[in-house]
Amino acid sequence: MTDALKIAIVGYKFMGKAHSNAYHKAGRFFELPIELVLQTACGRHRDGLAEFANRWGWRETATSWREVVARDDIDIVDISSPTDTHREIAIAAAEAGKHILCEKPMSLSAADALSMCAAVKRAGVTHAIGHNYRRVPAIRLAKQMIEDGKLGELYHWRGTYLQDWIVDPNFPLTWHLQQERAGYGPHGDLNSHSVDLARYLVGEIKSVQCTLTQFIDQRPLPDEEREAAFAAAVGQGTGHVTVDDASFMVVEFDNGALGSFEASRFATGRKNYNYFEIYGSKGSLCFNLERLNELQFFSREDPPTAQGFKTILVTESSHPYIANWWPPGHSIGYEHTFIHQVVDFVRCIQGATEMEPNFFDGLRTMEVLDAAALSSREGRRVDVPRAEV
Ligand code: SOE
Repeated sequence: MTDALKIAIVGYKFMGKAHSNAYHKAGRFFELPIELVLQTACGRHRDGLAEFANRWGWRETATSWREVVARDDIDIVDISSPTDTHREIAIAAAEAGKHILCEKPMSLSAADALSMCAAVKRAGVTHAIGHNYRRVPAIRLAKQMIEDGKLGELYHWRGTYLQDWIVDPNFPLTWHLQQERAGYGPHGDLNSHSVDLARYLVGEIKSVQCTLTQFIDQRPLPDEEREAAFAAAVGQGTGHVTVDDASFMVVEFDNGALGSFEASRFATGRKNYNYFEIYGSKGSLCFNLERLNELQFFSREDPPTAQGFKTILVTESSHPYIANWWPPGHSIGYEHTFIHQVVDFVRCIQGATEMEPNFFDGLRTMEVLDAAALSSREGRRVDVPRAEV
């Protein structure tokens, strides 16, 4: 066994930064059995890439991910590029025997996700999907409480994931708003997180009814140079938005629970409002990412006179991941979720145990999203298929 894992990252924007920070911090705050080497940063635009690599301590840069993924000295391929690139990179990386951490949403469609699953299964590599919110300590605690029976039988999932960053009609037509590059709008970007959490905490989703909608169908073309080629292809001035702007779903879970999901980029004033409630026969839980150190808990087992939602401050060393951070009450933040993700991913690689959420989880999520989109197009409830890998 080697004493270092060399990483190649594809993509260097928001997630490139979150992941790079996590690779640096993981072995400092947690006991990792192996050193992580930030070896190669890949991207299409030399200047931005060089600046990113310098700032975040990547040893070298490359503009061809294909060459990098095929190299013998790379152990981990981190896919932090736009969604339309995930399938090709993941399959090539799996075929080259690399462990893979792929950002969400996993792919443009469940069909693509299935081919990615087949590739990692054949290769026997460790694979992960970047649903980092599973690694918020308060959400891990929620999982433990549900498994310990504190909520009893589960009746409801009520999830909302609301943002407002494209409310301005002059916000440009970036790749996130193009179906061929992003797959979906908030239905994929945000609901993929919520569906992953609902599967994690409540269980598998068996049927879905959904309405996807669009509020603004034309937007100014982006003027950044990096988007120039794309702009030239679609014409001058403005272009069509080809993804949803909001998605509302109602689902039935295998265990009989009923769930609702709201995802929107038009919830004016909401920045990253990832909020959910779970109601059960014995108790309930509420979580809000904007207050991520807290978990709200109501228990019917409390004496009637003392019943009410209470706030658990999830900063005790007995809480998941917290023992490696600060003393009680010293909060953690968004970036810590990515650090926890790296720690668990590397431990899975070393221990050859299965990472969660992995590509098979990503496939299940994509199946729910695709079934929901079909439901919206056809105006009917749709059963969610479960492909065998
Ligand atoms: C933008 O909508 C975004 O950055 C998502 O892509 C992330 O997954 C989410 O965590 C925050 O919002």
